[in-house]
Amino acid sequence: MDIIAKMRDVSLDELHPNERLKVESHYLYGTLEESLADRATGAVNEADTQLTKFHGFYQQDDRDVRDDRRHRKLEPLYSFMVRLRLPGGRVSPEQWLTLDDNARRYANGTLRITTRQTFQYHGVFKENLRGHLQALDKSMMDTIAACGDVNRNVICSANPHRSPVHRQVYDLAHEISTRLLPRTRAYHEIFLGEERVAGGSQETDDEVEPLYTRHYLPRKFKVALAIPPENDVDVFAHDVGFIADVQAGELKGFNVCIGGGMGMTHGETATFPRLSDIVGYCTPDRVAAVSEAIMLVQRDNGNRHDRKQARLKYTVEALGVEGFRERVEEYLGESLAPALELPLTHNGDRLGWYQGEDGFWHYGLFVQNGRLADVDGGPQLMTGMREIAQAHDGDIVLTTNQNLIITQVPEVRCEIIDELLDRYRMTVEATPLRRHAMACVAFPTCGLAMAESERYLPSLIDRLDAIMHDAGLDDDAIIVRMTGCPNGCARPYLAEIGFVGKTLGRYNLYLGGGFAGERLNKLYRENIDEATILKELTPLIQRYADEREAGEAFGDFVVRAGVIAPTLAGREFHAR
Ligand code: SRM
Ligand code: SF4
Repeated sequence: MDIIAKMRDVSLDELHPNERLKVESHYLYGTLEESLADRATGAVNEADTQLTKFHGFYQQDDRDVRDDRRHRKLEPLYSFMVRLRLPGGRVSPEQWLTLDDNARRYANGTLRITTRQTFQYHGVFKENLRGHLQALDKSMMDTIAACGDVNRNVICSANPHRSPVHRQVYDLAHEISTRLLPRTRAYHEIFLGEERVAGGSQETDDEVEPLYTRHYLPRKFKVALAIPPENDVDVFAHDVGFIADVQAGELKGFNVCIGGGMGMTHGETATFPRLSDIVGYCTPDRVAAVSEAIMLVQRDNGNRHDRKQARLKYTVEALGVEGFRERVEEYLGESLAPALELPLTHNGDRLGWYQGEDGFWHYGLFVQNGRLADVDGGPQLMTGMREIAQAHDGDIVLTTNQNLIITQVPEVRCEIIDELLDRYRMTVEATPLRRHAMACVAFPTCGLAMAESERYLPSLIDRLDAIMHDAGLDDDAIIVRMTGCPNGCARPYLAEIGFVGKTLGRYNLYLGGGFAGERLNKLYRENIDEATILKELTPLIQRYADEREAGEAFGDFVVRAGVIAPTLAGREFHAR
């Protein structure tokens, strides 16, 4: 049924309050103009805090100083996290220089590479928002739909310059992003100062938002494209995944996957991470249309009462995989072809120098937890990358594991890049364990954090490195991921060892994820501190060193050895 017709039968009062907010915002304008003009507070009004997300930024406050400011009767130290839309994660050196300049001019001087292949700024004050977005716009970048109940940044296997197939898949990520972009002019008019062309509340869905309507989606929606055998994007973790079928260097098509997602709530077993199901196959020219059809099925069938049940993964659970696929085929007007066997062997990034098919060189730079900053007496990643962008003609590409790639370097210029990497101490000595680790942002900016993550994982890795060393595993990789709460922003339920924050200094420990991102992990110990984490993991890592079979990954070992039961379906995630 057409969504508007469906919504006419249901009063907005019966739905989650965010549904009214979207409808009454008149295509995301809300009262943002007034909120931005109000200099009496660093915040925007409450309804507008939801709307800013659709435009790519989030109101936050510095949690390190929250209590102190409360005692001093000051309002929280409000600022905004600003996230870019950057399908496939590629920027030119000129764009890098804008990104760098904006970080210093409008934000806290750092850039954060996210797990969805884009940048976040932290600490952007309200009065700096317009200047920041306008400077991005001048460099052909935007933040539209980077957050909110819309299609988010589309991610794909990193580096379009690695091979012609990588380039084609990157182009498809752009095509999906463009096709599923909200059409409202609110961003351009409110933040970029473009002239208002039509009459807001009088406009119709067909004129303004033919795909989203004034209801937008029930919840966020995410698409990823992977090129086997690599699963760097964790293709099964997203609402929609496409796995490329490459034969003799030619892109033939994609397996289509639906229903992935990571987020859950502690203690609520009706919420769970879920890996997507492979439901069929399509040719490259149908990828954007298939993405749109899946999004529309979710738009019209997703739960708009309970936001904790509103992601596509729960719609798939409610309709059944077959039921969902049939609806997609109806919207699409054609059937999906049968899926193929397309094995994925590992996730993680290619780091260091490697050569592309066209002979150019690419350097994968490990960036601990994605944070680019100048550290006193330590790595100068902001300055170093600025110098590289000034000295280099090729693109810089982000990965979904929070790293970056300096691409298209002619052989004769590799030495210059090496010299800059050294001069600014950008290449830290890191074990395979550290290189595969990821942490979400958490404190001090994330309002949902229950425990530290980005600021804590590096020191925990120091201790885990020592255990790996004692077990003779210096050269081995185990995928470790940490998040400060169960929302799953660093995709921790796919890790071989996952830590999920419970409260300050305490984490749930999950074990048994697959090395290729093909199996969820399971809860092993609950609410434990660092001493207990180390006590639990030391004998397990030693056992792994002693008893593993040739080539066996840690996640597979703990399952085979009976340490933890495998999670074979998301809905069984909480079963012991
Ligand atoms: Fe996330 C909310 C950071 C990737 C699942 N995420 C948040 C917010 C905006 C907190 C909030 O709502 O107030 C975090 C901002 C922290 C800060 O201070 O910067 C935040 N998420 C991030 C990033 C920056 C983590 C990182 O360290 O890189 C990632 C930005 C991605 C991007 O560029 O678009 C990020 N978030 C993810 C992922 C991973 C992915 O998409 O591959 C997930 C799990 C996959 C999924 O969506 O299921 C994820 N974030 C969530 C959720 C739980 C959603 C759910 O279905 O339950 C929330 C909370 C929510 O939406 O209510 C959330
Ligand atoms: Fe914040 Fe939780 Fe996401 Fe970490 S996982 S960034 S703590 S919402």
